[in-house]
Amino acid sequence: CSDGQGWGCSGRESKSAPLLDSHEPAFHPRDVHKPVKKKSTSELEALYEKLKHTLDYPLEKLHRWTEPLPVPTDDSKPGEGGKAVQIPPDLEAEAKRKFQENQFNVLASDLISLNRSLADVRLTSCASKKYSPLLPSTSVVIVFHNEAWTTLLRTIWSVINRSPRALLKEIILVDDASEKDHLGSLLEEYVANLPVPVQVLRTGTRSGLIRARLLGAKHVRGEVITFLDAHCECADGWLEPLLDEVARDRKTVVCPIIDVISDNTFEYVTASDMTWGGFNWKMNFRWYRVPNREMDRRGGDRSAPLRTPTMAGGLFSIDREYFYEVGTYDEGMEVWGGENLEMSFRIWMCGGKLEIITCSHVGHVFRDKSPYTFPGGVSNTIFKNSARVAEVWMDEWKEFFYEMNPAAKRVNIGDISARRELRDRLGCKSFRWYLENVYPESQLPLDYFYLGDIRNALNNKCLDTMGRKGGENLGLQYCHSMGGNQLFAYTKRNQIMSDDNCLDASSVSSPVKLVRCHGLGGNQMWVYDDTTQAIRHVNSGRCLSAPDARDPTLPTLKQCDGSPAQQWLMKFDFKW
Ligand code: UD2
Ligand code: MN
Repeated sequence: CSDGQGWGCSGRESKSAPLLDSHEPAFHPRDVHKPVKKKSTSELEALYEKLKHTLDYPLEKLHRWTEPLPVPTDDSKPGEGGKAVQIPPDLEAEAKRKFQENQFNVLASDLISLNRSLADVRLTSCASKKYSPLLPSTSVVIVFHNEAWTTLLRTIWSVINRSPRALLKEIILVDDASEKDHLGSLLEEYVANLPVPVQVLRTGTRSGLIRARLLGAKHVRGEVITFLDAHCECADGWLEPLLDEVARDRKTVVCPIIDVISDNTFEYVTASDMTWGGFNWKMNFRWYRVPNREMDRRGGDRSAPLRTPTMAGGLFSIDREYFYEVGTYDEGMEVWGGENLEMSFRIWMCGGKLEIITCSHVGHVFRDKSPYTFPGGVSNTIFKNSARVAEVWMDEWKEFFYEMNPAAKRVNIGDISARRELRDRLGCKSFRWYLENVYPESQLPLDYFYLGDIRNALNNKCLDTMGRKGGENLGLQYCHSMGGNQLFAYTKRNQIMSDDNCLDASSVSSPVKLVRCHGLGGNQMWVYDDTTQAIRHVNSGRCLSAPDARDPTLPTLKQCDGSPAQQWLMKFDFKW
C-alpha cells in the first residue's frame, strides 16, 4: 500500500472484500492511449466538409479519434485470450457455494485479470471496414443490483481499454439499491482513480433496471448513450462500428453481437452473426436464424448491419436526444423484463430502425436464473411488464400473450395512458405494419379465424403440445383452460399453429406432428368446417381424429366419417 492510490489503501477496507487483495491497482500499466493528434479547427472543418453528407451530426458534436492500443496478454493469469478457467480442485467446493450468490462462477471470474485479453473474433471482412474519422462521443451507462466485484470491474476495464479515448465521454454506474459492501463507498474510491470520468449514481430504493437506466440516462453528457449489463467484456473494436452507424442516421439504434461468456468457466465464446432477435407467443425474447430475405437485402455481406425485429435489451447504443424523442422507457415497468420488446416495437413503429452491428462484439455472462429478488413476485412482475407492452403496442395481437398466459389478465398493470398518448403523439404505425414490414417471419399470424384450445367431442380432451419441440408428436390431454400448451391458432393461411410450430401430417399412418411452420401449405394445410366440426387435412383428404383406446394420447388422421372422434370444438366466438 505504498503508492497510496489503490482502493486497497483507502483505510475503509470492507469486511466482505475477499476479492480485493487479488487485483490490479486502479491505474493499470497499459493505461496509455495514443494521444489524439489535435487537429486545427480549419483542418477539422475541411475534413467535415468531405464527410458531412454521410453524417447526421454537426461538427461540434463530433470528435477525431484514434484506435486504442491492443490489450496485451498476461500469461501469468488464467483465462487470457478469452480462454476457459480451470478451478483448482481444492477450490471447487467454494466455487460451487459461491455460484449461488450471482448465478455464475464468481470464483472463476476472481481468478481472471480485470484487464484480460480477448481473441479477435470479428469476421475477416470487418478488417477492411472504414469508419468515419469523426464520430460522436458516448457515455456508457451500466446499471446493477448486487453485481460481483470482478465482473463489474472487468466490464468497466474492458470499456476503458478498448474504446477510443476521444469517443468515451464517461462511464455512468447506477447502483440499484445493492446490499453488498464492495458496492458501497469503496466503489466510489476505486473509480475516482480510473483514467476516464466515472459517475456513481444510486437509486436509493430498488427501482428495477428500467428506472435505474432512466436515472443513468439523465446524467449522460455524451451525444450517444450506450447501455451495458454489469457482467460484460467489450471486445476489440466494439465501439467504433456502433457509433459510426448512429452517426449516419441518429434514429438507428444499434446492438453489438452479444457473445457468450460462460457462466461456469468464463470462456469467451463467439456468438453467431446469423441470428437476429424475435419473440414468441409468451413474449419471451428469442434468437432466430436470419432469413434469406435479410441476407439478400445486405447483398449477402455478413459484415453489413443486420436489421433485427427485436433486441435482447442489455447492450445497445442510441443517440441521446433520440432516446428522449422516442419516449425513453416505460417507467411503469418493474425490476426486469419486457422493456427490450417495448423499445424494439417502439423504435420500429415510430420511425426508427434497430440493427445488430455484426462487426461489434461484446461478451455477456448469460445466466440460467436471476440471482436477485423480484419484489412482488417473478411472474407477477414479468406479466405486468409484458402486459404493458402488449396493451400499448401490440393491438389485437395482445390476445396471443393473454391466451398463452391467462394469469396475466388478472395482474394489475397500472396506468398506461401516458404510453398510449406517446404512441399517438409520435404518430406511430400499427402492429400490423410492424408484422408485415419488419417481421413477416414472426410466428404471430397476420390473420386468423380462431385462437384458443381445441376440444374433442368424444372424450372432451384438448389438443396439447405437451411442451414438445418441433418434429415431435402432437398430444391430447384433459383441457385446463390455461392456454400455454393447449393454445392453438387457426389461421387464414389454413395453418393450425402453436407458437413456432404447426400441425403437420406427412403420412396417413403416422401420428400428427408439430413441425416448424413453413407457410407453404403442403402438409400443414387444414380446413375446419364449423358445422360438422371436422378438421380436414387438405393434402390427404383425411380428418383429424381423437386416438382410439390402443394409443390414447396421439391424434391421427383417419377417413372422414363425421363421428364424435372427429368433431373438434373451437369454442370461442368463431369469426369467419
Ligand atoms: C436481458 C438483458 C438485460 C435486460 C433483460 C430484460 C442482455 C445481455 N441482457 O437479461 O439487459 O434487457 O434481458 O429486462 O441483453 N438490474 C438492476 N436492477 C434490478 C434487476 C437487474 O439494476 O432490479 C441490473 C442487473 O444487475 C444487470 C442488468 O440490470 O446489470 C440486467 O439484468 P440481468 O443481467 O439479470 O438481465 P439478463 O442479462 O438476464
Ligand atoms: Mn445480464
